[in-house]
Amino acid sequence: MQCSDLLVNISALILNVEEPTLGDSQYGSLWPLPQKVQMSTVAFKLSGVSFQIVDAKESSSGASCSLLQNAYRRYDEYIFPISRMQGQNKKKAFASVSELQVWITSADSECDNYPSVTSDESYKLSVDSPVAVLKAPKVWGALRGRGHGFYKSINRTEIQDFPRFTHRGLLLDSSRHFLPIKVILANLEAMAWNKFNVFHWHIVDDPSFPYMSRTFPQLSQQGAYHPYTHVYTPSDVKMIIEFARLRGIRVVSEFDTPGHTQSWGKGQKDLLTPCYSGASPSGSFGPVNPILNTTYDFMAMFFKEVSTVFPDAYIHLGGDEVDFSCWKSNPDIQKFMAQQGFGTDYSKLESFYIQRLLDIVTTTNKGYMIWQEVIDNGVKLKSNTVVHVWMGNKFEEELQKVTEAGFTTILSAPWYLDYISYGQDWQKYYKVEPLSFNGTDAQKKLVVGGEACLWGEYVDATNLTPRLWPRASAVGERLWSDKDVKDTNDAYSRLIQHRCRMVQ
Ligand code: CP6
Repeated sequence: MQCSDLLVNISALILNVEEPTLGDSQYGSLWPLPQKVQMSTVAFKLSGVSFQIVDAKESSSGASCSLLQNAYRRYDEYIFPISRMQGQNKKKAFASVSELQVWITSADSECDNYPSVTSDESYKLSVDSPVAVLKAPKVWGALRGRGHGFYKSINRTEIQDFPRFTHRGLLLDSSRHFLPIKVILANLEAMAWNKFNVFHWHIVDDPSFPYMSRTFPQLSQQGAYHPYTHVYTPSDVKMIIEFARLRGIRVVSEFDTPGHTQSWGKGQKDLLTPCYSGASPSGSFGPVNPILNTTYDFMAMFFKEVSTVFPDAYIHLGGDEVDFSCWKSNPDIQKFMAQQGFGTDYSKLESFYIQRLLDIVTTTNKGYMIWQEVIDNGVKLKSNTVVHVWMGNKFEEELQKVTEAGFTTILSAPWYLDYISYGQDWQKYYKVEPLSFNGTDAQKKLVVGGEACLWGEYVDATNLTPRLWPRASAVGERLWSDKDVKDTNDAYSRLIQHRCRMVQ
């Protein structure tokens, strides 16, 4: 498959000279595959000049819903990149679909809301002549209902669709390398094409602190790769959140502590633990210092700000990969361990810190997500905590354990897209079955989804997009489509066409 085949189809459509061809899959280029598709062999064309997307008369949401109008404009520009510009001098199109009516059926369309864990993303799409109808209870479903090959010929089709999992995320890491806003926005757009609905923004980490805090501006002044050019200002963050909202994507920020915090120490004195070499400080620093009250004062102020900047109901608090060697070397920490009766079990000290942090974040009325180590270490967690499973070995056992304890969980372990190898590794991601662990139906319900992770050690603006796509599309279909959608040959045929759609 060459993408130029599709371009020919587009010009064929505009000039009305040639019947575009379907791919090998009976489902054409649908990706991710909807839950229910009835596709007839009767093909229509879109009226190149007069085709329009409109609000259905019966819709509860319309001209005043900027989210929808904005979406119509995007799709229109995508469907007709050339023809509208070429003006109205075309022969009368013999195409048969002249209008897509968008009908929001529930009284509250949620047009001005942020998407949430409970957003209804279901929709029904009926493609017929002369009018196609996209029906959805909420605007979120209307957003998911587009992009089904609406840019070339289209068969008479009935689609009823809804996601298998409610959390379909993608992690980007803007600390190892700074990611320009443009790159983040481009990937949000690609996420929307693949029906992803959570952008997990691993915004800061050891190497750099690009988040510009109003309360603690010195964090990015000292901790970013560059204090002006390599930072996300409050208005940048706002823009990214709104761009995501218009596509039905939640932005979940991660501020990972107590490990992975080297960059925090540059702008915040005494936050990190001084490491010792023998009896004297070595000059290097370890994880957040868990024995000082000033640490918790700082965290309270910092997360109060973060909770207002990011509207999502959840914050990711990290808690992964805490290196104990620095804590072990520090005599004040040793003394504290003895006082608390922790013995030499430093995971108890880690739990002590996390417990206090969770109490702080709870006062902001946010829910939290944490990496799996936090529960592995036995920290007491609020019942609505989301546990993020990332360790590669035996993730099935971890899912079994976490859900047995009654926690909601999401899976990333098999979807580390920063790992690369020769050839087509998308199939490896595609073949994962998230519910393949031993557990009751109630346990399986607690697996609310997963995330593809693109850690940033070897990724920057120059290679991020091609590294991610279309490999992440495999994860997108796994998390959206029915569990029985697993024919890799059929998927391949649809995916190569979907790739072309994204290239365009
Ligand atoms: N950064 C942070 C990372 C990783 C994690 N947390 C990571 C660990 C192992 C692999 C890839 C990434 N780079 N903060 C673990 C969640 Cl293989």
